[in-house]
Amino acid sequence: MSKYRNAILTLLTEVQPQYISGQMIANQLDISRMTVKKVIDQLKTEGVSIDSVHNKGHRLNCYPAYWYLGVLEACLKKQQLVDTIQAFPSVTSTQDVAKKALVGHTETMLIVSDEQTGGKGRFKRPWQSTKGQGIWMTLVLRPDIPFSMLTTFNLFISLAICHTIQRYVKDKVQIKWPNDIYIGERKVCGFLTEMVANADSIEAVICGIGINVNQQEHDFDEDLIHTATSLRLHRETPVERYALLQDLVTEIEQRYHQFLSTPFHTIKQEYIDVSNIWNRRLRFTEGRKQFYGKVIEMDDDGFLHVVDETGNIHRLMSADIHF
Ligand code: BT5
Repeated sequence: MSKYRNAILTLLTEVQPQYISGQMIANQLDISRMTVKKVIDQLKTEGVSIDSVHNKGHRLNCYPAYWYLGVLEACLKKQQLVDTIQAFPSVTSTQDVAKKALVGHTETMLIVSDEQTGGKGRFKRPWQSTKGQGIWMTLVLRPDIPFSMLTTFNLFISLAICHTIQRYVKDKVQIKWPNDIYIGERKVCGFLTEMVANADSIEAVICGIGINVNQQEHDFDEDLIHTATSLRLHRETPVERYALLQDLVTEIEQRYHQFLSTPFHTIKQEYIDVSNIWNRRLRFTEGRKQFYGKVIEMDDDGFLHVVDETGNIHRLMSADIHF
């Protein structure tokens, strides 16, 4: 029975907000009406809001609170960024799931989980991923590009994330180079890009994205209360995660094509305009090195030129920046 869950949810999502009769679902999936009823009853007991009306059929009233593959597949039907989607209630990290899943396969993938028990940032720093309140996802992409091109991948992707989040909040959303998204002085999203490669080509780019969506302040761990924010904290109403994910995947798909076909300098000004690192004194950490400085330029390869307090110029490809 469980194998029909996804298919039934896909049909319900596709016709939403209309009703679809049990008979029609049964015909389309070549199963009995009794099976349809059993699956729908089970989904209702799990908390999926489905309205069933005599002579009309069934209707998905709203998107479920948690990820369901059948709903995701209907929502993301038009995208061509990934071949397959996987959805989990809980994993240690979607990056780990992706790294295991890509071995021996060539397809592109999207992996989402409602919760991560061991979410990671860069340098294995912990990433808080509260259940059902954020988007915790990994994309496995397979660009046929030279290694050197990958340095600007993050910059294109960050524009996609920044513009998507901006559609949901009025306050200004900005990119903190190289891979954070901020609203005001607080971090709303972090992402990281890893790579699997052989001697001469890239096998996969593994891009992990974490977006705080519906957390209230008390949902954040104590060490994040003054540094993290969510979309919800800048809106009157909660955000529908399925809709947000759909918008995000659409934006990323467009930016990914742009990344593959256009050099970074064509979007450099757009990037600079939404960055929050200009005209301020910043603390930079690069490995064990630390210095204070100001950004003076971003070059056509996306590197930052920074002048430190002794007048030395640094050309940075990546670094931790502290305000
Ligand atoms: C990042 O690292 O910002 C990249 C985060 C990537 C998370 C995604 S979620 C899906 C996928 N699966 C994973 O396991 N990871 C990816 P970094 O720049 O190193 O920032 C990490 C720092 O951000 C931590 O040391 C905390 O200070 C802070 N932090 C942790 N959780 C946070 C949250 N939910 N919101 C805001 N800041 C957070």
